[in-house]
Amino acid sequence: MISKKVEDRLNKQIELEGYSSQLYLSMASWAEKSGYNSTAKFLYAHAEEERLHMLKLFSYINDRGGHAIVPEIKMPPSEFDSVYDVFKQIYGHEVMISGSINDLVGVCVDERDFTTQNFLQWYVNEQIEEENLARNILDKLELLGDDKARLFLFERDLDSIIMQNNQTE
Ligand code: OFO
Repeated sequence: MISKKVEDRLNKQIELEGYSSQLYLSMASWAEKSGYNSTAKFLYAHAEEERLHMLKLFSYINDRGGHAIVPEIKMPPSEFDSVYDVFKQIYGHEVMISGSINDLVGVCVDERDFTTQNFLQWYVNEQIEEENLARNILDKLELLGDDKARLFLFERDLDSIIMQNNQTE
């Protein structure tokens, strides 16, 4: 059984993961209509991953005697300045999500809920990967500069990142 405090905080995390999914979806749509097809493919796939992060929390809360609540989710931005802007926002967003997961782990420690703390370890590790991936992509984009023609090379690189990700999952 989880405490009300842990349940509420897990429900808050559901909202954040749901927002992550919507944010990636919105970015995917912008990339698709802007002609960045590989970027769009990467972002659509990531929107699905975020939905799975959210669903994993639903099962956990309900299995532990709580009640997972479907949250109201605020509208994400729909316009972006560039592909660089998209990944810069992603990096900032993932750093914020990591902070939220860490706070949540802190709440579990305070409540002496070591089962939930253990469950959350998966999210702690996932956030290391998410931040690294966004940081690596940003580094690539910084090297390429603003040159639109070079974004073609970036898109090709992204295709291989997608393939590598699929192989490791
Ligand atoms: Fe759910 O990891 Fe990104 O936000």
